[in-house]
Amino acid sequence: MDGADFPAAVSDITAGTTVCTTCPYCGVGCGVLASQSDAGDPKIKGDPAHPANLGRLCSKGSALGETLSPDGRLLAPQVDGQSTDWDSALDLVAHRFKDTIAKHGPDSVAFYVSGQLLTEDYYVANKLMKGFIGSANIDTNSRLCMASTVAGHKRAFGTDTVPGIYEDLEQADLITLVGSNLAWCHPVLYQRIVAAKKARPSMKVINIDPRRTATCDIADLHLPIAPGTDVALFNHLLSEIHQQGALDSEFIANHVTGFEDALNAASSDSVAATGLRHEDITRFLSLWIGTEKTVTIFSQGVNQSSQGTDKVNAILNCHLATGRIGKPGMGPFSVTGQPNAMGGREVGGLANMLACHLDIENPAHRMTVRDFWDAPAMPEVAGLKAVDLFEAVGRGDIKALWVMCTNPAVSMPDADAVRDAISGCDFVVVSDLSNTTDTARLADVVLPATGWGEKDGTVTNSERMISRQRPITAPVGDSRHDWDIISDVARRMGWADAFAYETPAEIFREYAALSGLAAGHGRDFDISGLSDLSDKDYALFAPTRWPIPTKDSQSSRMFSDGKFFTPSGRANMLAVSQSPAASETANTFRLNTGRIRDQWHTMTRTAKSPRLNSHMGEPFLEVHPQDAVAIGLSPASLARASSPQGSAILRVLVTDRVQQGSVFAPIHWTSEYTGNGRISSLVNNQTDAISGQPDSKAARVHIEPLNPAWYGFAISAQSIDPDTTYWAKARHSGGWRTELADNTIPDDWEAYARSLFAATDAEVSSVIDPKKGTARVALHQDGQLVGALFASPTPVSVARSWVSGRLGDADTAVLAGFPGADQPDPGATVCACFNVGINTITDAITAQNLMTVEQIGIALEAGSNCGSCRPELAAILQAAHSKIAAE
Ligand SMILES: Nc1nc2c(c(=O)[nH]1)N[C@H]1C(S)=C(S)[C@@H](COP(=O)(O)OP(=O)(O)OC[C@H]3O[C@@H](n4cnc5c(=O)[nH]c(N)nc54)[C@H](O)[C@@H]3O)O[C@H]1N2
Ligand SMILES: Nc1nc2c(c(=O)[nH]1)N[C@H]1C(S)=C(S)[C@@H](COP(=O)(O)OP(=O)(O)OC[C@H]3O[C@@H](n4cnc5c(=O)[nH]c(N)nc54)[C@H](O)[C@@H]3O)O[C@H]1N2
Ligand code: SF4
Ligand SMILES: [Mo]
Repeated sequence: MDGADFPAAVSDITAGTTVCTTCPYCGVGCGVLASQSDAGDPKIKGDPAHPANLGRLCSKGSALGETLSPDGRLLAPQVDGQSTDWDSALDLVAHRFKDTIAKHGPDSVAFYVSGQLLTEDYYVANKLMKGFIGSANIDTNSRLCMASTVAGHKRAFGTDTVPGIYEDLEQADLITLVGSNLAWCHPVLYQRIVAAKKARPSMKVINIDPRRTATCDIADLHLPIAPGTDVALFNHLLSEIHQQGALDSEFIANHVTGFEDALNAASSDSVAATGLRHEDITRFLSLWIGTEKTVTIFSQGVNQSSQGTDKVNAILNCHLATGRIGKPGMGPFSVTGQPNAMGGREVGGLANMLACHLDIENPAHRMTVRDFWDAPAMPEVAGLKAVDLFEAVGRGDIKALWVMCTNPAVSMPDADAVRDAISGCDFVVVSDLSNTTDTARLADVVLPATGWGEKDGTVTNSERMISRQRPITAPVGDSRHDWDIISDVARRMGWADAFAYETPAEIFREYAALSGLAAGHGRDFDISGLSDLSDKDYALFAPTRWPIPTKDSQSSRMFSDGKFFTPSGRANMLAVSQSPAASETANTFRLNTGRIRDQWHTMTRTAKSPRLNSHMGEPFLEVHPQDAVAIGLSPASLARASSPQGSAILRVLVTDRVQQGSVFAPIHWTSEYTGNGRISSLVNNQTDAISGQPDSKAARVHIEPLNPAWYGFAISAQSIDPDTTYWAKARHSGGWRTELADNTIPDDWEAYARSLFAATDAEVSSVIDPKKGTARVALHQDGQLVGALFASPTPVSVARSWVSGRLGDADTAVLAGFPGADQPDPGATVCACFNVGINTITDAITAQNLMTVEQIGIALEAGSNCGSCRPELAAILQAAHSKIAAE
């Protein structure tokens, strides 16, 4: 978009202005246009001019306007749970950090930061810890996310760089997805592939995932690989590339080292470990080997593994052996998770890196950074990686900890131990949007940071595109930008000159200048062309892919000249071998964990949006039908999953999408939204030896039915805090829905409901059947329905969407649990953008004889905006037509 179309510094979107900014969720990094509706509400649209999305947005991006409310935000700093002013809070933080360092040395303190910080925030945090405090104890949640790819890239390319660009996904003739649920986790990239495949049906897609995910919808071939065996598969591919004469010998001779060793290691591995059918393997080999233009996309099924780095290199080996890298439509493509996962890697946010792709353990690199920062103290060795860092916190070795923009009490493996470690730490500071996150609750000091829509700075997406996040509203309450908070603490610690920043533009210019010095060391991350960007140019900065050695450069693919960033200039192929399967404890299942379409991580923002909660409203466990029978689990019942580390109670979803012996659970639920469902408390802290990344997809868990005495479903105008064995709550438009279960049957359901809804004076109506053990209770206040509870010895069957819509009703129709014949029940939401339920869709398919997903879109709008629900629509269509055919 032409820079003139947005104001340079916007404090509030006012009618008629449009702000160009970037989505704060996944690493696709979509451009967003924010403006104001006539009613004064934020209006969010995809930016047609942003190269990442060309106008598209997914369900989460489209719902950004619903997450901006000040509701739930922390408005002022808090010390020991009491609100205070910034001076008192920051003096305390500076004093405690200085004092701890003076008494116990710089390594007794740590920062744990996040790939959701903006580059400017990240740069300042890293500078403070590594250059001034003099410790490398700053690690980031990217350790849980991208560390194996960082390590794999560095081993192969000598630099942590994604070679490809998004256009490669459209130009490829074959896309192989490995451990990536792109349809749900990078929906706009997925939609770009869907569109490309539609335009060019010869394009093929292979999906390698133990689970049959929504991404399989466009797959010509799904390989349900035995979990953890990707190295064996790609080693087999490499040896077949060789056997079938598909090597690019010239590329190998001129640009690669390590080929022989890699091939030998690959050839001695057996593909049997993958458990795949012979014909599937043959088809995979013939497609991959036979298709020159091939992109291999990989994500957490690769990274989050005790063999994650080897998995990455096994994939890179195949691309190097065929010379399929740095060319249009070809290359390995790590899709990044967080909006600024890449920016964080570039500023050296990981404990083993320095800024601008420089290495902490390289004396020349260190010297350059030290001189540039005029740094009083620089660490010479890598700091503690996330898992080790929290273990050190637990041991008391880290005595002051500052957590910024991440929620480790939920997202770290062995989350209960991490929670206990944080709570036992002498001094904990948390910078967050709210003070009610599981981590913020444990802090001595909570600092209110500005969030998306208020923040101002840059992020880098998966294809190295640097884009601006621009403010669309003024900071909520007294909240301050992360870079500003960190700089202020640094100044109070005595480093006023080095942290005298007043604007993010100043920080960016300094960072860009440092990258020029890094380039002098032969590093590829060079944005020095931006080191004298004026404030106005920074305000107007349009998405630009690095390297940016001169002001106007717009880079494309990396490594297209066959030159890499190793000392020899050649890429390394690595000898890697499939590690033997871990021994399985009897009666346990392998716990795979991951994401759902409409929630973002620990739900602190997405759970504020009613429509995002309506897709999947509670934590669940996918169990294979045969396993469900063996354990004694029926659909929609509750199960307790436990491991030596912890336990969780989850809704049972019986499905053959998961393999026998494996179960899957989402990562999102926290103590804010469920009684006992933080899934990472079950995950042990086994890590990849090279990258330090936890294996979040392979815990062994025991599963048993919960068999509660009663199940419940409640709607309420206000959020409720049940004291039951199981509860999970979700906001919906106009109120809350809560699922419940408990072991004790109340003597008096009406009294129970009054206390549950904290409405002692409410008017109560009920239908109670003691014989069946069912109860339905409705509470009215001032003539309006404020709460309703449905209880039953089996999972409650009511029309949840219809029931939820009854809040505020004057009558007691809700007690029926189902709508009358004249009132349709939309059913569970499938399309979050237009709020279309499954029953509405099925009815329309039957009534209007809809045959395609497009026709559903025309009839109901469903699936016609972000497209994330199109795989589900296809499945509903298929089910409806099979039913019609059977009738
Ligand atoms: N909706 C939504 N989107 C998101 C996020 C979110 O929270 N919500 N988070 C963002 C972030 S930070 C990240 S990192 C990305 C993650 O994006 P993805 O990596 O796509 O997401 P996951 O669901 O963690 O895992 C991907 C798949 O790996 C599979 N898998 C498990 N074990 C193996 C294995 O051994 N081999 C193979 N081949 N596959 C395996 C799982 O079954 C799962 O389907 O998503 C980003 N996008
Ligand atoms: N079992 C299991 N565990 C996992 C994973 C998995 O697949 N399985 N995935 C891992 C991965 S890939 C990731 S990326 C992590 C994500 O895990 P986390 O980083 O812990 O999750 P988020 O909910 O994104 O946490 C971000 C926090 O920052 C706050 N916040 C938002 N914006 C701002 C801001 O601008 N400034 C500040 N200061 N705070 C802000 C939010 O309110 C929220 O509390 O989880 C990891 N954990
Ligand atoms: S794909 Fe969705 S979540 Fe990811 S950046 Fe784009 S709009 Fe945001
Ligand atoms: Mo991530």
